[in-house]
Order: sequence, then structure tokens, then C-alpha cells
Amino acid sequence: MSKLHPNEALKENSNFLRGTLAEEFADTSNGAISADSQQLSKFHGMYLQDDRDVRADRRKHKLDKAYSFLIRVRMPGGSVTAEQWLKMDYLSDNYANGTLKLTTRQAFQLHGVIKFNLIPTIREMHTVALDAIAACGDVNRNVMCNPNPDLSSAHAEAIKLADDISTHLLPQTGAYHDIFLEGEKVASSEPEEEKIYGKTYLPRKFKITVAVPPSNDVDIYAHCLSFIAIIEDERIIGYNVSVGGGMGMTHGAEDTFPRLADIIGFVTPDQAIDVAEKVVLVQRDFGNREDRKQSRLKYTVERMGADGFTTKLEEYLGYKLQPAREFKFTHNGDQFGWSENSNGNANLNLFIPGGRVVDTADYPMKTGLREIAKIHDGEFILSANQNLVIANISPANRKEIEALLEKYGLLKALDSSAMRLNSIACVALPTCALALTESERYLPTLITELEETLENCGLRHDAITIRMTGCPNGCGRPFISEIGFVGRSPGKYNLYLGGGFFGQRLNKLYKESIAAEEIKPTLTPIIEHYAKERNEGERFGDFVIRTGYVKATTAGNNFHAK
Ligand code: SRM
Ligand code: SF4
Repeated sequence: MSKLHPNEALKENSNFLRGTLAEEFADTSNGAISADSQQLSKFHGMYLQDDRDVRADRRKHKLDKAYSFLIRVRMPGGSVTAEQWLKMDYLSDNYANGTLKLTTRQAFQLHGVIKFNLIPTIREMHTVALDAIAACGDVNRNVMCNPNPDLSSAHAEAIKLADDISTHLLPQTGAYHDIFLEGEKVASSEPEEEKIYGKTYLPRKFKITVAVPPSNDVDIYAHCLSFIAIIEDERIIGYNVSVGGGMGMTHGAEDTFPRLADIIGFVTPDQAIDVAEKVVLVQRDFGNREDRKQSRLKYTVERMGADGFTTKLEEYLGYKLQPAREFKFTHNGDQFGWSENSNGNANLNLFIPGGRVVDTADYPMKTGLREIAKIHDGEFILSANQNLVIANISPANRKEIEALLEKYGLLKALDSSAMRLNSIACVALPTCALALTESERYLPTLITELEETLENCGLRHDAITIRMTGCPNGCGRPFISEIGFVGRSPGKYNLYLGGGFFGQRLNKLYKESIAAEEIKPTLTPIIEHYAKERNEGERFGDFVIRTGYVKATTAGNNFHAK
């Protein structure tokens, strides 16, 4: 008989995710928590980490690792008020490492929060209605959506769905309130239960997005479940549903692979939440609970087949999905610069390199955004590409905000090459425990090197998607970029080419384990070739397939085929 993964018993016996977390967070005699508590703390949005830059040195001096925690905030659609922005800015300075990280799933992360400061940080977040519940762990995570809710009524409907799904699938346990907020949740006389998840929650993390075509900025094909808005006469008449996308894999293990989601049908707006719940239930009941490397929804869909999965889903629903409708995506990057809302207000989509909001000697970005937040009466919306939209700027405020943008140089980054504007790098070193090499700290330098080639070829303004991750877990969604780098070992990367420009095709391994200094000489002739011989409108990812640099990857299960 197969054996359940130990995390299953841990969840089951944790008293709905409490375990010994309260006791361990209260013990400040050391900066860490036990291995079991590390697993449970993820459900409350936090990870134990250590500063890997100083790990070796501390080991040499027989010192403990330099422990601290990452806190990830749940914020459906990436939207926060100016007041919430200011609070996170304050917390990053006073309880974390001074930076605010905007993630690839439209969330904030604080890095470097020491154990002693965890509870005060969560309490401060709570005062502005922000929390970290279910930001990580084997549950549905932050629900993503296009970052322009007021662009049209359809956008507003889409963000409402993202919000409603997030609320519907939120764990019911009062553990977070008990541990961090002195049991502030209103006590119920009913015995505690998790109606949707049950005591063992899901086999693994679960991710949902809502997209508004033609923008695929949330990268629907990389997620467990997505709703693609089908719009007629500026209203959403329903959603195509896709299931089974995911990025993570393990080097050398060919039964792990990135996979694109399958579109399985169309549902009306009033069915969407029910469909989200039932997809979660099918995964709860049929997902693999023995091997966590095979437990994501993408492998459940792969095992059952998209048709088999749909049949099971329809059994749970008690009705059939309608055939999927026509739609078209044209890009998966952000639409930078100004846009006008239907309500007369304006939005500004800024480029935030690596999603890291920080002040440096020559670019006081964090201060600039803080000054804007002090007068802004709209929202700040994090994009799925680690960037930021200052949303809903009222005509009365626009002049003053423009002056601040100018003063703090916030618009300068928008003059970057189109490759830089279409880049994503995951966090990696020094905080990520799983990083095999650099990513966020290296990709900007690499792009500077490549920009020389782009400039010489006249391609500075041609968008090419480029993404880097420090390991194959795929947090920057590198396997659907036109040029993807995935960390292999210190200073070495696998180079993947041929992803689809709007995230519709996986890329393919072109060169294995190349050293950082080999990247420019390897890519330059290909970029030059593209500049000379591309067809009218041909994307880089399509070109490298047509001209034979790589074969097209047609499905996740042939990702590893040469
Ligand atoms: Fe991720 C684990 C950072 C988006 C796939 N991810 C991690 C951890 C928590 C490392 C760990 O387990 O110890 C990283 C923390 C690093 C740090 O110091 O901050 C981490 N992931 C991130 C973020 C911050 C990357 C970024 O630079 O923005 C993103 C936070 C998103 C959020 O707000 O929730 C982030 N992670 C993703 C994505 C992209 C997405 O979902 O759109 C993926 C690929 C999609 C997918 O899930 O398949 C992703 N992260 C993973 C995986 C591989 C999962 C798998 O199926 O194998 C891991 C490792 C794991 O779960 O075992 C992981
Ligand atoms: Fe860490 Fe790997 Fe994710 Fe990058 S891709 S943040 S290195 S787990």
C-alpha cells in the first residue's frame, strides 16, 4: 500500500493549523522554529529563511544561521489602498530588511523579519485590514487578476470575481487569529471545521487567476485554474475555464515538468465560484498525497487526462460545462505608462526592476512612492509581472503626482529597452532557501550586456520576453518566456528558447548548464539572425523554432524531449 507523505499527518493532527506555533513564536531564545512548525507556518503566510550570503562564514565561526522570516501578504488582484501601501512601507523599514518585494503573484513580501518581530508585524498589518492567511501552504493562494479594475466595467467584474473566489476559498480555521491576534476572530458555538478543505487541506499549493483578454498578464497557462473573461458589448458574459498549468520541476527528474493549462469549457458568471470550488474538491479528492513532487493539480490533470478531469468535475458540479468560446491574447507583459479609466481617472503602470521597492543612492524609488502614497486617493495595484500600477489617479491629484514622479525619477525606468521591460527575475539569493544560483541580483546586469547587441541590431524597442529563476521551481514563470534561464549550480544556467510571446507555448532546452559569461556570446548571433531574417511581425520565440534553434514544445509531457 502506498504511504501518505508525512505532511498529511502533520496537517491532520495540527488542530486546524495551530500545532505548536504559538508556543514556538513565543520562545525568543532562538530565531528558528521546528521543522513541523515551518510547514504549518506557511499556511499563515510565512517561511523561515536564513541569509545565505553569510551562511558559510557563520558556519566557519560555529554560529547559528542568520535566521529571519519572509511574510507574504494576501491581496486578491494585487490591490491595496494608499494607507495600506504606507503601512507596508513602514513595516519594511521598521521590522524587515528595508525593502518591499512585489511578487509575480501580485503580493507583497517582507524579507528579514526576525522571530521576535513576527507577531507585531502581523498585528500592524491587521490594523489596515491586511493579512497573510493562506498566502502560502496547501490551500488556494492569492487570486490574481488584471491590474486595471477601472479600465472598463468588464475589468471591474473580473476583479470582483477574483475577490469573491478568494473569500470563498479562504480556510475557515481561527488559527491565524488565535496565534497572531490574540484569538480576535468572533468565536462560534459550532465545532471548528473546514467545509471545503477538510482536516488535511489540499495535497499541495493551489493557484487561481482571472484574465481579461487580450491581456494574458496573469499568465493563465501557468496556473492550476483560470477564468478567461469572454466579453460582449463591454460586459462579461461568462468565462472559459482552464485547468492544470504549473511551472515547477526538478532537474534530472523527467517525470516532473512544466505544463500548460488546458481550456476545458465555458461557464456563466453565476457558475464561476461553484466551478472554482468543485475544481478544488476534485484536486482534494484525487490529487497525489504520497509524493509532493507529483501532487500539483497539473499532474492530476495529466493522469486523468483533460477530458477525464472534466467528466469528474461535471459529476461534482451536477451540470456540464459549455463548449469554450473564442478569445484572443496578444501579450503577457504589462502595458506601461498612462491609461485612462472609464470614470475619468488615470492609471500609471510603472516598471519596478525585480519587483524590489528600495531606495538606492541614485534612485530614491521607495521614498518617491511613499510621497505619492501620502497624497494619492486611489489604489496601488501590483501586477503579475512584479510591477506597479498607481491606479485611479483623480484629475485633481494628477498634477501633484506628476511633479513627484518627476522629482523622484520614477518615470525614467520606462525608457528601458523593451527586453528589460518584459523581464522577470525571481528572488533567489540571498533569501531563498532553494536557490541554486543568483537571479534577481544578476538578470539586470545580463540585460545590460544584451542591450548592446539589441542596440546594434536595432531591436531596442522590440519586446522579447526574458525570465530568470535561480532554480527550476519556476517562480518567475521562466518556462513560458521566449528566452528563459533556470539556475543549475552556482553561476550556471540552463538556457531555454522558444516560449510563446503571450505565454501560450513552453520553451525548450537550448543549452545546458552554461556559465554566466557564455550567455552573451551564445545569444548574440541568434539575436542578430533574428534582426536580419525575421518575417514581418514574427516574434523571437516563433523565429527560433522556424529557423531550427529548438523544436517547439507541444505539451508539458514532451518538454524534456530533444
Ligand atoms: Fe515560488 C517556493 C518565491 C511565485 C513555484 N517560491 C518558493 C519559496 C517560498 C522558496 C521556499 O519554498 O523555501 C520562494 C521564496 C523566496 C524568497 O526569498 O522570497 C518563492 N514564488 C516566489 C516569489 C516571491 C517569486 C518572485 O520573485 O516574485 C513569488 C511569490 C508569489 C506569491 O505572491 O504568491 C513566487 N512560485 C511562484 C510561481 C509563479 C506563479 O505562481 O505565477 C511559481 C510557478 C508556478 C507554479 O506554482 O507552478 C512558483 N515556488 C514555486 C515552487 C515549485 C512548485 C512546484 O509545483 O513544484 C516552489 C517550491 C515548492 O513549492 O516546493 C516555490
Ligand atoms: Fe527560489 Fe527557485 Fe523560486 Fe527562484 S525559482 S524564488 S530560486 S524557489
